[in-house]
Amino acid sequence: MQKDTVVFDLIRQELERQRRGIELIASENFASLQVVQSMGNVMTNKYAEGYPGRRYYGGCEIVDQTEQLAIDRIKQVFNCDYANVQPHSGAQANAAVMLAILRPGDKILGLDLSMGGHLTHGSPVNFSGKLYEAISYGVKKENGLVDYEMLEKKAREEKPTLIICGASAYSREWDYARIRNIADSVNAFVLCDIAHPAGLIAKGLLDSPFEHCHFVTSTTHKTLRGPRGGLILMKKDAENTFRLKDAKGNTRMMSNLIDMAVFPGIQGGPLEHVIASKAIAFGETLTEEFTVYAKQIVQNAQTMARSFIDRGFEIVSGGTDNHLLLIDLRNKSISGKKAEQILGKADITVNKNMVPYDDKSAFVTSGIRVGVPAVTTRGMKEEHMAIIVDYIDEALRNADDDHKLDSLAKAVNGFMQKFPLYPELG
Ligand code: DSN
Repeated sequence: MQKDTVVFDLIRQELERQRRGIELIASENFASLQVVQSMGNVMTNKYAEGYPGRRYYGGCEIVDQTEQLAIDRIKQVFNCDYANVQPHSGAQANAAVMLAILRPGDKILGLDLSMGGHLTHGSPVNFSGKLYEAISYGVKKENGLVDYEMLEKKAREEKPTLIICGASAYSREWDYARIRNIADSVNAFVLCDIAHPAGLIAKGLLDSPFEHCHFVTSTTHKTLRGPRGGLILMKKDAENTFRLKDAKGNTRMMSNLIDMAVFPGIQGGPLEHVIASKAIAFGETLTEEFTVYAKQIVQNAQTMARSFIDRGFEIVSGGTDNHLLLIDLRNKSISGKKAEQILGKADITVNKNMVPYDDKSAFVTSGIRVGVPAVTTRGMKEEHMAIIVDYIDEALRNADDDHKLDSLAKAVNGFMQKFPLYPELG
């Protein structure tokens, strides 16, 4: 077969784009070269519907081993008792948990998308808001923190079957014990989506949800720095305490219901090549090197928050406990959409993001979300955060000066050369 130079050239261009710019999208990261390269492996050729030791296809004895390794390693990472590593994404992981425990029309209560929540936590444009009756809680206007009183009030009024915590654009710690108490008072399950802070929770830098939440879902490619994918985790108590009946009235273990919800519920053949790569990434998470990395993320994010505040930017909630900041640009008279475009011209990548109680649409927004996992992987430390904030400040102050933005891009490109990305690729 002839080499497809068109596509390989685009892949090369993407590598160069990743190398030259400052990557601040909070949900992105640079997986290690062994994680990236292991995704392009021959296990993509294998069908393995089912689970290790119980498949619907022959020839699974090798992929059984990689999948089991991935399961064992991620259980060790989070000190939990059950893992399903097959979800293709975080959205699939959430869909599977909901399929396992809800019936269409059941009520779910999650953080509103415009307040930092995720599409799969009940947005009307997502399956979660179409199949289930979604109710939302928010954050407090005065301080940007989760409004637990509102959560409790809505839970008592609506009696949801599932309460979802975790977020995509929330920079603060969660009170999992409080959420579990509320859930217990209305007999609801709790799903915690740790897609964003998983790598920090893995290293004990943020509270662990496992003691309080029945289900924990995650992506594997954000702070966890693995291949693109999802996973579902549980502590044993969730398996033992809650026994549900299946369609035939048989009592099933929760773990069994979750397994069946992933396959055959919402997915067919698992991506065993990606699961092999997940196993490698989870092995990396267990290292001391990853501990140092995770600590640096938090230090960088907090230093960056202070630098933004020093330059007159408003941070929702006033700072961060994790890897991201939500910046409210209303005092800078620029929309999130415009800021994203301007920063793009300077080779700085962020995403526009609604801020709590935003008066602009999701397409325009009043804010940007900024995260440090990727630049921390590039080797940046506290002293580099002020430099990045200076670039951002200068770009936004020269929003209509393309010449200035062009020279800023050159400065950014020069700066990034100090932090090589995949040098082995030449
Ligand atoms: N799209 C991801 C994010 O950027 O947070 C969440 O799925």
